[in-house]
Amino acid sequence: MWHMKNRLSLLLVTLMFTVLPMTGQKTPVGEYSLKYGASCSEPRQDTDMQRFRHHRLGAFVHWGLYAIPGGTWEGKTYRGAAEWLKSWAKVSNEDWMKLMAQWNPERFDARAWARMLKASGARYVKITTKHHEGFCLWPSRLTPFTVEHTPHGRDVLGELVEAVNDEGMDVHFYFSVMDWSHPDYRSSLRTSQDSVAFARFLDFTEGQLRELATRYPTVKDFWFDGTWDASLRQNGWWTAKMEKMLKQLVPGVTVNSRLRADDRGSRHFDSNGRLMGDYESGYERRLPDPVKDLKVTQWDWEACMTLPENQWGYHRDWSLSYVKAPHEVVEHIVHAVSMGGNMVVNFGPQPDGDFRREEKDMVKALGNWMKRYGECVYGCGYAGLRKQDWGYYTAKDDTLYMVVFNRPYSGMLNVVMPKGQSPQMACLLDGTPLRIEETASGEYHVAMPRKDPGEPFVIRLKISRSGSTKRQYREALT
Ligand code: H76
Repeated sequence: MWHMKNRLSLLLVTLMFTVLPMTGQKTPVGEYSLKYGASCSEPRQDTDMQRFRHHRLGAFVHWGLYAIPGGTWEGKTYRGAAEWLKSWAKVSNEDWMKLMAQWNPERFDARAWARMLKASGARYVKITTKHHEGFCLWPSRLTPFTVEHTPHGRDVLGELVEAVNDEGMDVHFYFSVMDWSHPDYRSSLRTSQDSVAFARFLDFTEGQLRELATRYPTVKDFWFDGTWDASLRQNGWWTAKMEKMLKQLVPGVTVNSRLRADDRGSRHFDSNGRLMGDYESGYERRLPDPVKDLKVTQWDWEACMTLPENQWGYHRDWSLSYVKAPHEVVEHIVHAVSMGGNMVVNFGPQPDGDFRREEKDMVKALGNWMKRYGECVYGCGYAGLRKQDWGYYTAKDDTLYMVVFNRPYSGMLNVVMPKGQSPQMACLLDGTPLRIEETASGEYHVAMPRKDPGEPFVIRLKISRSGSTKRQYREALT
């Protein structure tokens, strides 16, 4: 009897600890039970996340040894991305790191950089602490391949962090896990020796991340890259551990989805379809389709783009590529905001520490536009309305913005309203009123301003019903 009772309680205890947690509330039926999946299922609403979201426009800076050859190796120019030159030209690590002897950016002035990037309208700066090549912009103690061991010798990252913060902008760190300079890096784990080496590599990388988080505690975000290899996908636990570690070391920090893989190797979104990290970061040099991809409005996301087709680091010859005009860049920014995302525009400084003419001009043009029309970008998001032929809607609280890129010949901009609502007032951002007309079919038109602004411009709309515009429009859609 005693025996039986004991057995029964043993069975109960076993049940409690094994079966119940698996069928409990945590893992709904039909879902995978994951140890390293998403850490929360709703978008973060704390002040740091709101700040990230509110900024909407950031600047990316890709700077490393690759700026020195600028796309040309031994007389041959490669059209591919300049920061990948080591790979295109099959340069050995030893030869590549000889470039360190030429790292002497005499015109590098962190304060001038910060001022310039701020003038673009960007509210934060994402800096490549280490790209795939492995060269560190900070004096890492864990590798010889750093700024410290160059003729310049200065802590470029530290100077930038201070200068960017002093200009009132946030600093985000780009960090490539894939590291071509490290002997223990493996893209796949074929043998047990590979696994042992890669384990050492993960320890090394953890050490570098600890360095960055502790040396530069004002960092607001870690943006991981170079995380696609099978070796890392098989070590999803490590990506979860790094997310946790960084959040402990830097309270409030945000981490992009690209770092993460779950227990089953699923990236960005876990095997149950939940976003990992704090925001989705897969839109690189492309944007979600404004009609088909409305799902992105449900989570935070950030896209990034280059000025040429695909050059992040400095490439000497931009004539090999199409280069975007300022108004196209503005359209990409607005497109992202209209779907609830952030946009980061990339700059690839020269090896001497200055910026190329085209980038300086772009900064001026963007900055001028943002100064005049930034109201429809900062703090704005998805309005719950589809993209129109004339451009995009964005929204902030009860204000709706029409960002007009394509002027209709008629001069009349069609305004689509959810049932029961009407535009009460339309004006330019300086307050100039615009005429609203109701058509026979119950549609509304807003008249173009008498003087064509000759550039993408913004109309502010007040609508009839009170309450949250965003919510109302969302309701109207479903
Ligand atoms: C592929 C790739 C990398 N991801 C972009 C953000 C650049 O850093 C590019 O080299």
